Amino acid sequence: VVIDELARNGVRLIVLSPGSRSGALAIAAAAHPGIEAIVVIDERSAAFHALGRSKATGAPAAVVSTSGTAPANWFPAVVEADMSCSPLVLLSANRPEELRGIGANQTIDQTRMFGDKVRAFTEIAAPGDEDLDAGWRAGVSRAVGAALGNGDRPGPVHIDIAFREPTVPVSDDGRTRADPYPYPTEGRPGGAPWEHAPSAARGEVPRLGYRPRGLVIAGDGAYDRPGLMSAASELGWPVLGTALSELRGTPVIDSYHHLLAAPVPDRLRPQTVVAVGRIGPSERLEALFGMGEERVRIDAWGRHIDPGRNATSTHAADPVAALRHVEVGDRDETWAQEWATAASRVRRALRDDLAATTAASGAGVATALDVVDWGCLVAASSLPIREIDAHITRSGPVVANRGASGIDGLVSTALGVASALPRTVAMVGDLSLIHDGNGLLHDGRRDLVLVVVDNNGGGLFDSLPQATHAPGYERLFVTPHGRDLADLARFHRVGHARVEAMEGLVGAVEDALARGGTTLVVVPVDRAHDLATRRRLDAAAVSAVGDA
Ligand SMILES: Cc1ncc(C[n+]2csc(CCOP(=O)(O)OP(=O)(O)O)c2C)c(N)n1
Repeated sequence: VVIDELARNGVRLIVLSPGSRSGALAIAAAAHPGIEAIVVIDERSAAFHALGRSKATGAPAAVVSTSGTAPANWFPAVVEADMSCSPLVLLSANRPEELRGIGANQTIDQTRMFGDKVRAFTEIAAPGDEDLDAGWRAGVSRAVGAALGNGDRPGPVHIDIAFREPTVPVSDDGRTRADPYPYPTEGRPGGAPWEHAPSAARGEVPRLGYRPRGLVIAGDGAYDRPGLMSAASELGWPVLGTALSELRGTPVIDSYHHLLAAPVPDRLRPQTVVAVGRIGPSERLEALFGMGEERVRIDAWGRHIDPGRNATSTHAADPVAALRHVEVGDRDETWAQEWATAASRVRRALRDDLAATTAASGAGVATALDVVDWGCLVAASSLPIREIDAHITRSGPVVANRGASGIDGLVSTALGVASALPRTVAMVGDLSLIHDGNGLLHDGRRDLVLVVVDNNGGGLFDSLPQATHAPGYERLFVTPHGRDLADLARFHRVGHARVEAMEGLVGAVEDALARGGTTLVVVPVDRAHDLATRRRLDAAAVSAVGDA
């Protein structure tokens, strides 16, 4: 009943981890024709796998685990799902009430174990003598509704389900058989869900003032992208599109990260800046936001976003409706053109510089990926998301775990994305890869190319103050591991290619996509050269802006 009700509410992928108490859920999920059931051994990876699917489709995906520490391993993915507003359904099996708190094996208090990180917590009682079908179905249906937002933010929900033995038709001692459940279990006619989730409600449309020199910084979240572009264009305001806005390529300004390395000249200084959703990873966008006289934050999910604590107003509203609501005054026709010119000069300078360098760098990898015909790009936290944000000009789905910016769970997130979107390519740091190596322990087929920037540790720290001020910097922060990632590929029986020269990268990724299955394409990168490249690109952008 529980699994069927999940399917009726739009769940198509259930990620199972092994265990006895959850056995009935696993058997039912594997048998349900409307569900893909995949087994992932490590529960932390399992939850990220489901999260990747949810991020790729916007539909809820589910995980099932046994009792005890098993569901506790979901916590990192729950945090990310909460922060990134991704619908995720967590189904933990548990002992029935009478076996809790008395020292029964593998039994912990699972009640509200994810605290306020979940949108809803529901307990489903073990089947007993009374008819519980409606209660089970209503509980599941309402929980999925809450995961989808129910008029508010989407996010994770937790359903804890009690099972009395026997958990399969025969009990542990092999003797007892359970009586058949005597009540009807059909659910609503026509395969309908038990309850229909109310549609999302939006706040009132704010009335923003008009100034000719306005900028829109498009971040993550739920809004109509083409609608935002046309509304901004009506106002004569350029749109700066972050990687997670998926708005890239002319007329979108996508070279802002290096462009903003220069002091912003007067001709590019905004009067109004409207930030839509969360606008990372480039911290330079926050500085640009701070330059506006009017600084507006709008989030369709109503998240409170104001990291600089400098917004002149914040709104829980549809950003497109808000921009359409602005009464246009006298436009400054040179304004958008100034931004477009600076942005395209910077883009050309970045491309020219990288074309003249043969040594591998993160920027070079991202630039090569701009040429690959990917269906979805997954970006690991740390440098990969920053390089993708700086260098990708193709628009298309981009997924990253930027809700909480963990480097964990990335392999599994990408595998979950690949379960729904063809030609998924992920750009990953070596630590991110190793951290979630267990994600490769699954029994599904996933076509995924993981392009690994192998700089032997965390290269991001080279740009942080620790690099020059912390004793023991290399060991304590960079954590060079010296592992050969080909060994990881061999252990997990996935494909492997090593690309030393940048000009071979596009071909290697295209080949791996054509072959199918999962492949690690490892690009060794020297950390010092990588840092020097980022600085050189900043300098190239500064002179490109200055020359205009
Ligand atoms: C779960 C988690 N642990 C630790 C961190 C802190 N952290 C941020 S970046 C980073 C290094 C990542 O290294 P790698 O994945 O190789 O990427 P690179 O920095 O080289 O781009 C670490 C450990 C984090 N963000 N998330």
